Amino acid sequence: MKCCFLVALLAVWANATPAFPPPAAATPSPLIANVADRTTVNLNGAWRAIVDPFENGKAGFFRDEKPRGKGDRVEYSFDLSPVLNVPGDWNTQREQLMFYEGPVWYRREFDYHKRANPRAWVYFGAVNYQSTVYLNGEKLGEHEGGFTAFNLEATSVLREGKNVLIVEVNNARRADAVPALKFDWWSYGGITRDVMLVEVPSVFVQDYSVQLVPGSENEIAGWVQLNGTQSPEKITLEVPEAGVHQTITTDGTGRANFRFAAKLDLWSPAHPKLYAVSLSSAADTIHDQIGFRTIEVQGSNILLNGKPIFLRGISMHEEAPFREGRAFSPEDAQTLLGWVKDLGCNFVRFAHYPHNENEIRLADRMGLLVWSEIPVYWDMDWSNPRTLANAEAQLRDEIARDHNRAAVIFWSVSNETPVNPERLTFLSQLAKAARELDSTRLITSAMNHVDNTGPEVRTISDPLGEVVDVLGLNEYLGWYGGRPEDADKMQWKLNWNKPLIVSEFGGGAVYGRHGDADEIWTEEYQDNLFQHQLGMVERMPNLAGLTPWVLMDFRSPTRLLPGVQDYHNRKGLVSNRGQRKLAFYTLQKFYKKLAEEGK
Ligand code: GCB
Repeated sequence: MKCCFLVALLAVWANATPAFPPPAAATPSPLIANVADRTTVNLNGAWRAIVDPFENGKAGFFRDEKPRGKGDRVEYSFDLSPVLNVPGDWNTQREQLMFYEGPVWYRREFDYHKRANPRAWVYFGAVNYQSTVYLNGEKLGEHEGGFTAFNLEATSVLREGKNVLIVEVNNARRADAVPALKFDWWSYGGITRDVMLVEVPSVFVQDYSVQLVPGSENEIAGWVQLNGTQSPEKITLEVPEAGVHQTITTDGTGRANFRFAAKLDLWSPAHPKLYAVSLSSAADTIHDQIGFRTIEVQGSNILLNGKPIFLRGISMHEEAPFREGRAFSPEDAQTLLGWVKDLGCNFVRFAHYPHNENEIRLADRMGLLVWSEIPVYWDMDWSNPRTLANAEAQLRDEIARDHNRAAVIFWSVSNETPVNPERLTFLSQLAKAARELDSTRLITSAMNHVDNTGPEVRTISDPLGEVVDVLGLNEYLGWYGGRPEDADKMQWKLNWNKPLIVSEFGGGAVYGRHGDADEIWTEEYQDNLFQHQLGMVERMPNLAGLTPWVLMDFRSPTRLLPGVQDYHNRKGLVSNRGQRKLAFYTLQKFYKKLAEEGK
């Protein structure tokens, strides 16, 4: 009887359990900041990989078994499986995997010899989308979200000598995931960014924030968080070039807050000054390069270091130039941001998910302001608390990694989401969370809901406008509706007196295809569209910047027209082979004019 009851109970539980239970136990611990300055063991390279469409591996691939004798049946083998390179997406490494969505098991063996630092963490720059990590047969944890870094402590599981790291990666789309089922980019699967073992002392500086007080140009405020102690410890914060030498004491949670005056040379696109900053506890020191600048909103203006700035930007995906696939290297970042600079930009929108840390670091050095966003995109499972928790976790991880970068001025909570009450509650919660995590930056969103308030009048009226600091507008006049010339007469209104960024406009063109300005897919059509759009945006009220769509052509499963798209969104100003289309030069000329006018 008891047993039947148990069986019935289990059946009810099984029915109530969704196909992909969320990672509840063993979630990663808070992110270790600035791993580039840590002692690390590089775990990139060739990993053995088993493509496992039916999820056989759930039965125990993490054990990495081998037959013990002639008669032993083991129906998988990492040793005999081909390799995939890490970092890298699997789609562009093997032709059969281009359209693959599902689980792949990765294995990396490495030798480890305990060194001075007693604690070690496995750190992943990003794994798309869901991952479960095992070390030497023990589960270290799980992570969901394809573009955020995470780390799992490995200290007690690491062995002297040979170690086996196994990761199950699954990029299957789900209605309750972030992003959900439909999005206009390739769902590149795999371990797409660097993997390393990060070694730290028992008590170490896990994270810190060293920023100007909002609105002040000569006062620094922030905090430092130690990991591994509940006793007070002294921390020394130094910015030698600015003569800063401060000592603070942590509390029983390892945290210390600080605020002090400093005389600083401010960071700006024209002068991307970075200071060497160090934080030292009894056993640990971390060094960083930090720029100091303020960013605020005043009426319809965005103020950088107290002065209005016009954001001459472009949107971009993290797609590799020349070779396709997910971009990951510093060279990729250099090429892409080099084109952004050539366009005359002082601003770039990293769409539609957090980009690689090396891109943000480069933006810091090059003097490019950054719009950073999480993949809350199109329609999602707005009423599902697990979806909200997932989006919040991605936002938290994005902010955790980049909150000391002067380049980043906006956290964007969403892109083109449909207007309904559940979505407003969801996005308001994200905006609130972002403000609590980081009070020094502005909140925005790319919205596309407008009211036709007259034959040639559009009003930006999405209620989300109330929530954000800066309004983002995606509009495709002349592409998804109307002709490019319609822009000439269009008038725009806003329901809020807040700065407006036209976060997208554009049209598709195949590089090298020429024709009349009214012939779709030609460079001339795209160029004509840009000319009319640029005329229109200049007349828009509260315009504080723009990030047209998009820097480079990119792969998308929703773009099917043979001979034209071939699974590519062709709205790039540059082709994926680096060729510049006519509209590139039109935008470049426009930005040059603005820069000459002092904008
Ligand atoms: C949008 C989306 C972007 C698409 C673009 C397009 O509004 O935000 O992700 O790729 O339009 O090309 O349609």
